[in-house]
Parts: sequence; C-alpha cells; structure tokens
Amino acid sequence: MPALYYFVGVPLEKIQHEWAQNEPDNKNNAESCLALHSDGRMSDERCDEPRPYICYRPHSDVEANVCGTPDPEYHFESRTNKCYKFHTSPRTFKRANFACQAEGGYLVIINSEVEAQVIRDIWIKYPAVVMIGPFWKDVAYVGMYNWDESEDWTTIHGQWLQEAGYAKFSPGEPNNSTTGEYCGAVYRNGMFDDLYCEQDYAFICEKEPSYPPVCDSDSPRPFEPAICHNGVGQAQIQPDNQMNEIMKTQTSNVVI
Ligand SMILES: [Ca+2]
Ligand SMILES: [Ca+2]
Ligand SMILES: [Ca+2]
Repeated sequence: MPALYYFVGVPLEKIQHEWAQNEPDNKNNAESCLALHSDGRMSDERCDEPRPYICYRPHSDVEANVCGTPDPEYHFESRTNKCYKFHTSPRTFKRANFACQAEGGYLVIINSEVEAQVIRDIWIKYPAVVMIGPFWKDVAYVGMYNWDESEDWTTIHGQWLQEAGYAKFSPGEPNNSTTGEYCGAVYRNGMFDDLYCEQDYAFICEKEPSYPPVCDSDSPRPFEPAICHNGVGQAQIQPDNQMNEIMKTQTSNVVI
C-alpha cells in the first residue's frame, strides 16, 4: 500500500477519511489520484480517467495578492506583466503541468528575450543549495512540448516556438539524448533543453495576474490586491439538495 496520500499538501492522515472496501489498492500500480464515493468513502483511482469533480473555495474572506491568488510564492514581474512561481519540489512534466494548472497558471512560456531575462533572474534566487533532493538542479520544466516527437516544438498553448516569440535552444539541443526527451526545460542561462518527461525536475509556473479571478471586487485589478468577502465569490454555489443529488449518483475526483 502506498505510504502517503495528500490533499494539496495536507497529509491524508490529518483529514478524517474512510476507505472503500479493499481500497486503496493502487491497481496495476497506476492509481495516484483519490476519488470520493457517493457514500463518503474513498478510493485511489487512475488520474487519466474522466470523472465529475467538485471545486471548493472557503466561504470566508480570501486575500488575493497582486497575482490574483492567495499563494505568496507567485511574484509579479513588471517587465512582462505576468506572475511567476518557481517550484523547487521536482515533478515529472505531467505533474508539473498539473500543479501549475491547479494554481490557476500554466508551465511558463517564454515569449521574448525580456521574459528569458526574467527567467534568468528567477533562477538566480534558486541556487542548487535551496533545492532538496537528488535531482539535476540546473534545468526546470517549461511549457513546451515536442508534440509529434519530431523537430516540431510547440508551446503547451499550441504555438510554434518562433510564433510564441522565443526559440533559443542551448547549443547541441534538442538532442533527445535519453530517448523520449519530448518535454521542454530551461537552463539557468535562459536557453532551452529537451528532457525525458518522466524524470522529476524543478519547474516554473506563469500566471496571468487577473486570471482566474478569485472573486468579484471593486479593487482595480490586476495590479491591486483584492479582498473577497463572504458570498461574493464567483464560484457557482450548488444548493445543498442539488449537491446531495450529485453525490448520490456520481463518484467524484478530489484534488491531489
Ligand atoms: Ca483503487
Ligand atoms: Ca510568457
Ligand atoms: Ca536534451
């Protein structure tokens, strides 16, 4: 049985929960996400199976920073009018992509020389000594991918690199040196490398300051902090009886 399950950083052992019969079983060693059953019990499931899902936002004051998120690790960069977060916990490309999306952002897409400089400056704040664990600390995943596994690299938003505004690979790259280097990364010098997607590396998320909106607010956005008050969030609140019906009929994914 896998030792650890987390809800966005909180060990499951600290959350009241009950497993469904014979769960968790990590069937075929491929079940890394949790699902909530209609009876309130839980199981581990494959992450790539589509299911209904439930979003949650606390019904209390939420203070969003200039980046439109309560996450203090997103920092606004005036040179690009975007926000960035450097993740020092290494992840595979797929999980890194998931993590950025879960935070309302995306794996960083370098659109210009200016943004490449921004990334170089971010790297300076993260020398290898601040990153824990045995992984290569001079590369970080970015939002580009070799979609058709040839020479055609695109951003995760579907643009060719030239079209996106920046396409500088490090000399000798991409080299597909470990067969399957279809995922993009950036060196400390701001140049790209291709990496094996299943290897864990640091990664950088980019976020639009105004997206997703945390709440309605009179504060001028995106460059002013906003406070969301009770009841003004934009989330669609399901009436309890409606939610109960959903819970009776469907199994739903829970964030992992
Ligand atoms: Ca299972
Ligand atoms: Ca960008
Ligand atoms: Ca490479």
